[in-house]
Amino acid sequence: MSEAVADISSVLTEFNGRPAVALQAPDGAQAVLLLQGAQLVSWRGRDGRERLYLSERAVYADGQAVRGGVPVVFPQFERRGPLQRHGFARVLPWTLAHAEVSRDGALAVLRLESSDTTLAQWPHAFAAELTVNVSDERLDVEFEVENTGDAPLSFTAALHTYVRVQEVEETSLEGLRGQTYLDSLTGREAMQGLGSVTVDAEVDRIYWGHPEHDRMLLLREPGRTLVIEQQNFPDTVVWNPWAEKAAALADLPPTDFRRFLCVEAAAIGEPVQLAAGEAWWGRQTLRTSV
Ligand code: TA6
Repeated sequence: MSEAVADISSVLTEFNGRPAVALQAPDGAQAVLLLQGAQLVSWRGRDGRERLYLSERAVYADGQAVRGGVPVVFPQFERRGPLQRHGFARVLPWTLAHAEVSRDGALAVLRLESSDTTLAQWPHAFAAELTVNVSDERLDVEFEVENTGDAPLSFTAALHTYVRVQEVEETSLEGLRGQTYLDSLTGREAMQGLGSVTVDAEVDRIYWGHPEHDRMLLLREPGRTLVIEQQNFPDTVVWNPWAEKAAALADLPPTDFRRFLCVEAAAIGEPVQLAAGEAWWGRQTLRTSV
């Protein structure tokens, strides 16, 4: 199949009453993104099985964060700065800049530029792009930020991916053995033990990495494994609220903490520094493995 640029209007759709982009690869793989926050809310492989968790109680309204999928955290992770938790990018409307279908899959580029709204909160000129490519059993999410101003800027960021699982207690995450992490629940720095990460209680950790070392993780469940790779994102956040915190989240059914594990590609420990005119990118790739 020759490369083709899709008619942008043909991929625009609605999802729960909100403007969205629907991607369909020639092999049947699919993805849906909300324009608000450039938030992926669905990824299905060729077999039609949903790979991302999205809460049935998610709220779809201007300025409201949607529980599930892949929220884009920018320019501030968590409350590590003066901005609202996890920054403003996930609650602002992005625009669809480009869409394309080729034998390599279906791709969309969504864009967010600094505006009066962002400048009032964060005094930096920037252009951010989220590029999503879906094909076969693979999802690539690339986040790029350019400093379009004339002064340096720095930020923290994450792709806050909610991976759908059948039962979180029966999953294990491999690839973080022996890595230093911050336990965000206690504030303590700790060293991971010898085994893989398993979840049978609340977990909220930032595994520190090295900017030059890409990371590959395996999320194992009975009968299936998801390969999670990250490039240029040094850190990895692992989060599950467990029962008590989940019960306090109005937009999450109380037992749904069992249905997901957040595995987030992140740049937190060393904020990304960009001189005027410089750009940075980071990528998370999810692949179903047999
Ligand atoms: O990335 C982990 C985390 O920062 C947790 O501490 C947790 O509260 C979560 O994100 C969800 O944040 P949100 O603002 O979407 O409820």
